[in-house]
Amino acid sequence: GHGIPRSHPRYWSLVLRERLVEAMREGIVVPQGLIAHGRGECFDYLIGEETQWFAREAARAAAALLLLAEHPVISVNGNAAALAADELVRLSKLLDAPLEVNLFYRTEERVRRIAELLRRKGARRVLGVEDATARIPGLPHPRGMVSPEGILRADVVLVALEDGDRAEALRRMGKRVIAIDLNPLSRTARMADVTIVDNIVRAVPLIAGEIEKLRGRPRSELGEIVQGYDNNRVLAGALLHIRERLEKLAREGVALNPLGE
Ligand code: PTJ
Repeated sequence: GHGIPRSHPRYWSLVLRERLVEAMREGIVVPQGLIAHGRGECFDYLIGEETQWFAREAARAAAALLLLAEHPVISVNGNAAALAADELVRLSKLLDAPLEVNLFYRTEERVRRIAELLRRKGARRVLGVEDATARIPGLPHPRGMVSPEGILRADVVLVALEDGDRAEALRRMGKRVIAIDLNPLSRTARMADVTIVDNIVRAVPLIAGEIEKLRGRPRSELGEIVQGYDNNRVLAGALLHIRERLEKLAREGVALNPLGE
């Protein structure tokens, strides 16, 4: 156990930190992943640590895109595995889509550990381990190594906490990119076709829920959801939400204000 008292006002935030630190000790998360999470936490604080309308709207479009996809692939890195392995495995089963371990700081040892974790959680198909023999054009080796059965031939790729350069390279390959990223200003967030500005621990179940709602709907209706979706509007919504929330707090008094209530 992590020994964090449930009564602590920042209990969940501390639990996620412990999970990441533990996963770093196990060789699943890189030290840089802790820094990346800190940046994410800051944006989570600003949006109110709750799923907002812009994330719901993006998750619905993401679900429609994933259901329409011929070869959807869920990309998994160290942070994603540490924070949301169960949820990612569940999503991959719902979609019958493979998980692919795809790392920014790639080592074969860490790839194997992450794949093992996913399999332990019940994953059926984990790509990117022995089969990462293809390359994403324009990305340096080993950053661009992907599976020919997975990301290389995917038409829709779900990425979480992704580096902007790699998101851009996927777009250049003609893929539709769905990003989970708490920072609406990140290059990944701005580059993706659909950006879910929410914490990965909330975003993955959110997408799964939307898939359950939309599954069985005619393709034409799913197509309309995708057509009607505007990522620029959603990102603007996230920025305006932060601004309005801060303005309200500033007006009503920040000191000892129960944030978000
Ligand atoms: O495991 P690897 O080798 O693939 O490396 C993973 C990291 C995360 C270290 C690597 O992809 C990286 O450096 O990512 P960046 O460029 O720091 O981008 C991470 C983005 O995710 C930032 O925009 C953060 O705001 C965002 N983020 C961090 N924590 C969360 C998050 N988004 C959603 N949920 C989080 N918990």
